[in-house]
Amino acid sequence: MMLKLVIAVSLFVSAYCASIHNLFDAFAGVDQYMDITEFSDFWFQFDIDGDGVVSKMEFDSGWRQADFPDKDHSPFFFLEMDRVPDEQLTREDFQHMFNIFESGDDARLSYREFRNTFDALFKVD
Ligand SMILES: [Ca+2]
Ligand SMILES: [Ca+2]
Ligand SMILES: [Ca+2]
Repeated sequence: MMLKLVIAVSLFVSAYCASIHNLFDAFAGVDQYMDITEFSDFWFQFDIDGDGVVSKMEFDSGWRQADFPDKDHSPFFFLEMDRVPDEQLTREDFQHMFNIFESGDDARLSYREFRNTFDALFKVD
């Protein structure tokens, strides 16, 4: 019984990691690092109508579609991302977010950097 539970949980965790990792790889490209453009494109995948702005509604449905964690809290995560506060996400917000995600001053994001900040920012506490 306990073993079943452990297997179920670890399957769930690995599926969750795979989704974010796969997405990261898809946008990072062959060098496996994200620059600011690739990082912005990652978030612009939520820009369904392609107007260069990720609205609250687009963010919410994008978060669900990408199967990111804590879906009920995506409105809070939106606020977390809206660094130039105007109720919409644009390149300016992504530039600020990139600086938060990025460390090592090499102007590029490894998966580890990405994941550490992602998990720290987008969690419910
Ligand atoms: Ca849009
Ligand atoms: Ca904004
Ligand atoms: Ca870096």
